[in-house]
Amino acid sequence: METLKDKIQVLRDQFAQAVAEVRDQQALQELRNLYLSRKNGHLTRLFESMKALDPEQKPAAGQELNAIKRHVQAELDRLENKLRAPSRSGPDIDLTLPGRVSYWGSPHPVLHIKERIEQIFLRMGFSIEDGPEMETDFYNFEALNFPPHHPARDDWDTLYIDDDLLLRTHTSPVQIRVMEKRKPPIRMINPGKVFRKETPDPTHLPMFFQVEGLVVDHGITFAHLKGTLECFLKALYHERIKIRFRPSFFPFTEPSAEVDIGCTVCNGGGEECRVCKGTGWLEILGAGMVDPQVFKNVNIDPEEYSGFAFGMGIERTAMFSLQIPDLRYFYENDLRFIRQFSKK
Ligand code: 2U9
Repeated sequence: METLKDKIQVLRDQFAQAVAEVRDQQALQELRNLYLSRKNGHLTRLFESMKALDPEQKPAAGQELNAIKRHVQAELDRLENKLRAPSRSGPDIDLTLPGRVSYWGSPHPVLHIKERIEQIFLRMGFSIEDGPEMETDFYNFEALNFPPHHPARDDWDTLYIDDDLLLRTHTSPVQIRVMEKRKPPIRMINPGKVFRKETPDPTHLPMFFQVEGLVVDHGITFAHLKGTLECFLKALYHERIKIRFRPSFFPFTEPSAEVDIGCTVCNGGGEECRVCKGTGWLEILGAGMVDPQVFKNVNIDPEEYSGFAFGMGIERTAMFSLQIPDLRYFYENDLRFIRQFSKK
């Protein structure tokens, strides 16, 4: 009959073999459970079988069982330490895992176009100015010659904070603030966020970026406006870009114009072009000669000085340059969208 001693020896051999096969923590835990689990572990069962022994056999059996238990525990602890420590035979890495792709950071397309616009105007001697995003009715509307009941002042278009404070609907208040503080000559652009009460759709956003500009000096004419904007658009697109000026109206400029460029996608040839809708032209800028009343509002004498101003939406410009069909993509923060414009 197999004695307890024999059983212990068999267990010792089996354990030694199992230990040699352990490669990771999970296998180690399984082995620990197999031998030491309080419910069904091999050693637990051997301790239980002691109950059937004669009383005089129990002390010796107890000693032998405790010895193998100590051996099993010590071996498992030694294995655990070995598995935790970095392997000495080489780097502790799994070469079969797929590599981690690292992406080059890239500027958001809106900021990228904003910086390109800034560079072009800096080269032409313009300064870059900014101002508050929260404005008073005076700076956003009154100083810019908006009549009291102009529709733009309506709650439907403007995000009001209280009766007098609002989120600026254009960056024009910055020009007013600069003209209040500084005497001409002024040559400035002012890029920044503007806010309008719009439900987002492919062509509208409640927040977008504008770049506006202003030149004030002695003898500034519409020819300066045309020359400056032509130079700017040729630098932003290319030398042969087609440009046209159409009459328009803004409360703060007189005369005023919309500036179009030949469609950058179909170059005027595509009747079914989705970007210009078959017209061959893209409306890119608004501009005009600063209304004399606006100069009076900031104590600049319109008899002595004249000036021109212009404005453009950056997302709209980026849409044409990069052929993006929906303005909302810019602010969904989907990296798959942004990475399309990465340089790498
Ligand atoms: C002052 C005087 C005049 C700024 C101008 C425009 C024309 C214009 C729009 C383009 C698309 C805004 O982003 S948009 O919706 N802007 O058409 N902006 S002239 O004229 C000024 C500004 C300040 C003191």
